[in-house]
Amino acid sequence: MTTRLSALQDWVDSVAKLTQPEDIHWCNGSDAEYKRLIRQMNRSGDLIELDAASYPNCYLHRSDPTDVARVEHLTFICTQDEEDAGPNNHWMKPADAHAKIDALFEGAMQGRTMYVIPYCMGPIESPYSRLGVEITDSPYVVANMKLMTRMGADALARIEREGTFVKGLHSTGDLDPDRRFIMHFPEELAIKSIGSGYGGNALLGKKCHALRIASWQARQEGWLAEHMLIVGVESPQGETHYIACAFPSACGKTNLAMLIPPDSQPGWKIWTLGDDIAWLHLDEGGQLRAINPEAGYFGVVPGTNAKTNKNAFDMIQSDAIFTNVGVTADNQPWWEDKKTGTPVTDWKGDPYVEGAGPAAHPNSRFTVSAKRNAAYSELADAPEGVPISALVFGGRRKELAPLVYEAKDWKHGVLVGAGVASETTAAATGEIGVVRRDPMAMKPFCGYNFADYWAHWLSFAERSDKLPRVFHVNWFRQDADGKFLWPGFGENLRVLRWIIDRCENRVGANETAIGFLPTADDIDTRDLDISAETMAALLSVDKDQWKAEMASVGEYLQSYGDRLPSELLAIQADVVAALNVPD
Ligand code: OXD
Ligand code: MN
Repeated sequence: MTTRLSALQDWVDSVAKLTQPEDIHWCNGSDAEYKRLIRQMNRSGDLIELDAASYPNCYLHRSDPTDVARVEHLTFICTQDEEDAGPNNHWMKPADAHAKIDALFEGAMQGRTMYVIPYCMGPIESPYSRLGVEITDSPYVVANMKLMTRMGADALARIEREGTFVKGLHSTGDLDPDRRFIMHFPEELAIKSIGSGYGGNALLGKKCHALRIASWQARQEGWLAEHMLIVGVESPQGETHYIACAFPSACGKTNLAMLIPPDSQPGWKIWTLGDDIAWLHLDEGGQLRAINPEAGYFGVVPGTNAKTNKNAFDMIQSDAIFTNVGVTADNQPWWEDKKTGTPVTDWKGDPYVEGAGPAAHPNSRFTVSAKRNAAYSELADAPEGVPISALVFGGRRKELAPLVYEAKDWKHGVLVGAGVASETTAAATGEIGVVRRDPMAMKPFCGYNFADYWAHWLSFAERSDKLPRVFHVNWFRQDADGKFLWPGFGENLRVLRWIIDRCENRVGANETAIGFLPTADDIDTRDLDISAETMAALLSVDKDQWKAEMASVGEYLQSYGDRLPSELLAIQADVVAALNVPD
């Protein structure tokens, strides 16, 4: 296979000249091609087949131990003007970035096959979808792209029809962390990534394209590319609301997207549309609609069990790729909190020694097609996407943020999103558990200056009077002994129900300085072992803490200087003033 699109053929030729692969394979996306690659990686040792009786078609990949997470300090947005990338990104001048990374690509694919992967982010027929081509020398990347995206012949046909596509060049290089870079060139719709095989650095359709480049395109074209799950919540009466939620990496998006209603909530159903990324467009009637650009999940494995996320637990029982988990004596994958089995080998392939570190890496992952999920919504393939009733922001905060509150209006919701802060997790290299600002959960993913991004968000208020309501949740509030106050997981449906009732004007709220909060009675706590005091703590607003928080949000916003929309600061000042009104 080659292509009749000269822009694509010329680019592939020039990459081959630079990287000097042994051969070139154009991926058609067929199941036979996937099986062939799996067999080949099995032979080469890139993949280890897991027990075929209990985990049919499941494989384990062990990455280089220095290559287990996203590398934010090596990720760059390369725009002509540094201000366009903003203080939220590492920046390099495009010419310098190309020179630096092209030198590393020189001859990088010698002795290897170069794979050309045409892909479509979003349903093939959707006007909201966007196209890309990833060139890589990693068969592991090809197999993961097959599970995560709509890739192959159909995508190529649309690319040839439309002529526009994001160019993504990837090589695992020599995996030397000193020769590892993830560069984005939004003005050229291009990505270059070398030295890592880890998902977020190497599966270029995901974070690099669907968030960093797409957020740039979205601003130009009037839509939003967000780090959000999309979930459908169906009531016993058959009414379904779609909600999109932005939480930072490894803060439970996959679990919420696949929530199993507890027995105390009979008749409720959950439908998963996506677990990581949402592209949001206003339709002609001003309704915000969402598509999930992805077609599979690249989820965090540890903690997944039949209680925390039965749908995920079941769906990774076959046809999945595991990366960096442990293995049991009978060759089953094993991870912390799996609740069954005992590991004998750890994620590095060494004998597992209890107490000497985890068996599975804390950021070990599963890759699986979205269709394997029992709660999969067929509407994930709908070209027109789904109408969004509510947007929800959240973070991992021990204190301060109540269980749930609603923003006063869209523009205040932008401030709520801009103020998101969360403890860092193992999804990125660096210190874990430190609270940092992660606006809209997009800190590592916004491909341009946050100040311009917030202005873009604010502009939606002028474009539609039917925008969804905006909320903030915090499942992670703890007491003084470090015990979680809220049970989380399936019980989070109780909070989603309040959110839906608010959207339908079926329930009142306490108006506070930070927004609208439920009264303790408004959240259904039937059959839940939770005291009135705990509920009161979960729904409290500590004014002194909030004054300090809003001052810190104000300082953070001001660090964006002149480009910051003054309207956002005015909204922050209104909240400060409301907090200063005596009770
Ligand atoms: C992810 C991440 O893998 O956010 O989704 O790091
Ligand atoms: Mn993510």
